[in-house]
Amino acid sequence: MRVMVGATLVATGLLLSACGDKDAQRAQADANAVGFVPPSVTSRLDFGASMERRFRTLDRNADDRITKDELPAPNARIKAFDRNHDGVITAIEWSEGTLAWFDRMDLNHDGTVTSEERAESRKR
Ligand SMILES: [Ca+2]
Ligand SMILES: [Ca+2]
Repeated sequence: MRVMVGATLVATGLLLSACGDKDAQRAQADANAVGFVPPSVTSRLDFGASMERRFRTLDRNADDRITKDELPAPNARIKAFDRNHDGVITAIEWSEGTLAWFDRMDLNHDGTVTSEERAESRKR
């Protein structure tokens, strides 16, 4: 009898954990459906570093300038970085532009941008 109970408990445990997996999968599917992005915090330093990498990727001929033909698609935000409107975005224009963009997202000016701040700035 004790063996039976034990086996039942094990079976129940297996069933429960299987359900747990399913619930987690469903939660993930629901999250994907609404475009949920897990909360994140980005520091100004990390943001700057990742934007620097982005610049290097876009600047295909590595001349420290992003020219029109190097832009992936017409992009108003990137165009706005071109402060002297010569159609070219220099490394300096890029880093000033991206950091100014970061500072606009950093609503409470603590040097980090949370996913909430990012979402809020997207609404504006
Ligand atoms: Ca270039
Ligand atoms: Ca320029």
